[in-house]
Amino acid sequence: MDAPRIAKILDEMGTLLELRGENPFRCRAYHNAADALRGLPDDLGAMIDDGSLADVPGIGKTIFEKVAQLATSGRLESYDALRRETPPGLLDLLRVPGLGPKKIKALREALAIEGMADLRSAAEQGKIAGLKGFGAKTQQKILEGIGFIESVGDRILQSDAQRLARPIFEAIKSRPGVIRAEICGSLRRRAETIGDLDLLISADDPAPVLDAFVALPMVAKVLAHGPTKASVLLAEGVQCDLRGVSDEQFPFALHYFTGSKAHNIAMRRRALARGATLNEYALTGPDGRVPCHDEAELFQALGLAYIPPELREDTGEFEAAERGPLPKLIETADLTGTFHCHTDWSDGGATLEEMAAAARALGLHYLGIADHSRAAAYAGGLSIERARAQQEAVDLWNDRHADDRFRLFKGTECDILPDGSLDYPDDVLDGFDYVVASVHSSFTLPRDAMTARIVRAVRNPRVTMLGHPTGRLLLARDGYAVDLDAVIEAAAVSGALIEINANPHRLDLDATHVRRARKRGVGIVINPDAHSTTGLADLEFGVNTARRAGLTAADVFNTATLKRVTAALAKLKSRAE
Ligand code: DGT
Ligand code: CA
Ligand code: CA
Ligand code: ZN
Repeated sequence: MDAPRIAKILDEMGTLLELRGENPFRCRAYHNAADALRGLPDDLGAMIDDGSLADVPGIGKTIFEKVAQLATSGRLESYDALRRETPPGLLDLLRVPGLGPKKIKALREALAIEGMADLRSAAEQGKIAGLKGFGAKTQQKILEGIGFIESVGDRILQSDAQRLARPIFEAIKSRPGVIRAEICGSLRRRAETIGDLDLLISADDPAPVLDAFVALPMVAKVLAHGPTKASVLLAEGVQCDLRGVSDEQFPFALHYFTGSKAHNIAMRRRALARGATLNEYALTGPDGRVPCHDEAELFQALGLAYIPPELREDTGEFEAAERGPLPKLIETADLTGTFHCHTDWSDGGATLEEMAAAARALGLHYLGIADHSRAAAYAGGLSIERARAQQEAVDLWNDRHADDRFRLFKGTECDILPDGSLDYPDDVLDGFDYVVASVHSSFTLPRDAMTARIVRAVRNPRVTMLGHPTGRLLLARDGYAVDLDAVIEAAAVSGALIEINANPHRLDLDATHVRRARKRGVGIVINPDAHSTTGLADLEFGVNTARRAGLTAADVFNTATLKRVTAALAKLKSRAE
C-alpha cells in the first residue's frame, strides 16, 4: 500500500476515534501522522526499511508500526476493528454541513442516529431542535444539508478525478498492443464534477489490455469484465470503465464516450438527417461506411468544424461549428499572471518570496498578492497597519527583484461587508494596485439584500474585480442567494472585472454565467485563490471553465503582456479619482 492510501486510512482512524469520543489528542495524532505521510520527502518503503520514518515529526513509534504493517500487508487489525465497531452510516453523516464528530456522537447517544435515514427522520419529526447544542435553526440546516448531499450523489471533483485517472491511463496506454488511448466522458469535457471515469483504447486484440486493467493495484472490485469492456470500482469508491475497440472504430468510440449524452443525441440526429447512421463504432452512409481517422474527420463528414470536448453540451456548439472553424479556446499557457493569491501574511502557507518564485517558475510575468482584509479575522486578515506594511514589503521586493519580465502587484482580497461597503477605508485601498472584493460573511442574507450588497461593491470604483461571486463549494455547499445577472450588469457598467475562481472546489463563476458576462462585455480574470505555491497550478481548472464558456485568450484579462496589464490596472484605478 502506498503513502497516500495509508494517509487516508490514518485520517479515517482519527475520525472513527473522534466519533467514539476518544481523547482528542489521540485522535489528532492520527490526522497529524496522515499529514506527515502526505509530505514525505522520500520513498515510504525505504524510510520504513531504514527506520527513518519514525523520526518524521508527527509519526511516533506506535504509528510507525501501523504504517509499516499497512505498507507491507495492506491490513491493520486495529483499523478493521474500529470499522467493525462503528456503524458504517455514521461516517456519511460527516458530509452534512455543520455536523462534526462531536455532534454526531451526541445525536447517536440521544436519538440512536446511526445513518442518513435516521438523521432525516429525526429532523423531520422535530426531535433534533430540542437537543442541547442544536436548536431549530440547526435542525433546518441539517435537513437542507441532507437534501444537498442527495442531489450531488457520489460525484467527485474534477481535480480528484484527474488525480485518479492519470495513473490508470498511463498504465493502460503503455500496455503492449495499445494503438491509441484517451480519457473520455465528463473528465475529457472538463466538467465541474465527475460521476465516473471512462477510458478508451484501440488495439487489434483489446482482451489482454482489459485483463491488465482489472488487475491494476488501485482496483478494489471488478464489477464487469468482458473481452471489450470492463468496469471496476477503485479503492476510493469511484467507478472506472474501460472500452477496447479496433483502431478503425476508435474515432467514433472516442466521440461517443466523450459525450455529453445531449451532444451525442444531436450528432446522431444530424447523421440521420443526412441519410446516415452514427453509433459508437461507425458512421454509415448510403454507400456504406464513411472512414474517419480522427474526430475532426467525423465532424467534417457531418458538415461541422471540429468541436472541442469542453463545448460538447448541445448548448449552441452545432450552430457555431456549422458557420466555420471555432475560435481557438484559451489555454493555460496563454495566462501571463494572476491576482488572487494568499501568503503567510494571512492564511497562506508560503511567504511572499516563495509565491513570487513559484509564479516565476511557472513562466508567469506578474503575480498579485491579495491577502485577506481585517474583517476576515479567522483567516488572519491584515489590520490597516499590516496592510500598509505588506504594501511596503511588495514595493521592496519589486525594488530588489522586479524587471521588465516579472513583478509583483500589491493587492488585497477585501471583504465586502454586509451593507456592501468595503473592509478598509478609501485611503488604505488607494495604496493597492488593485482590489479583489469578496463576500466571506453573512452568507444567509435574503436574495435582494445579498444582490444589493454585491452590486454596491461592484459599483465601487475602488473595486477592480469581484472574487468568487457566489461563494459556492462544489459538492459541499450551494452558493448564497444572489441575482447574478444584476451583478454582471453592474460590472458591465462600472468596468469591474469578474473572477473565475480556479480552485477546483469553487469554479466560481461557472461557465454558464461566464458566457453571459462575456456577452455583456464584462472582463474576466482567472485566479487560483492560491494558499500555497502548489495552489498556483489550480489555474488550469479555471482555464477549463473558461474553455467551457467558449472564451479565447483575448477574452481574459490576465493574458495580456505585463506592460498592458500594468496600464490596464492603472486605468481601472483611475476610476476612483
Ligand atoms: P458522468 O460520468 O456522470 O460525469 O458523465 P459522463 O458524461 O462521463 O457520462 P457516462 O459515464 O454515463 O457516459 C460516458 C459517455 O457515454 C457520455 O458522456 C455519453 C455516452 N453515453 C452514455 N450513455 C449514453 C446514452 O444512453 N446515449 C448516448 N447517446 N450516449 C451515451
Ligand atoms: Ca463518466
Ligand atoms: Ca461511465
Ligand atoms: Zn476568498
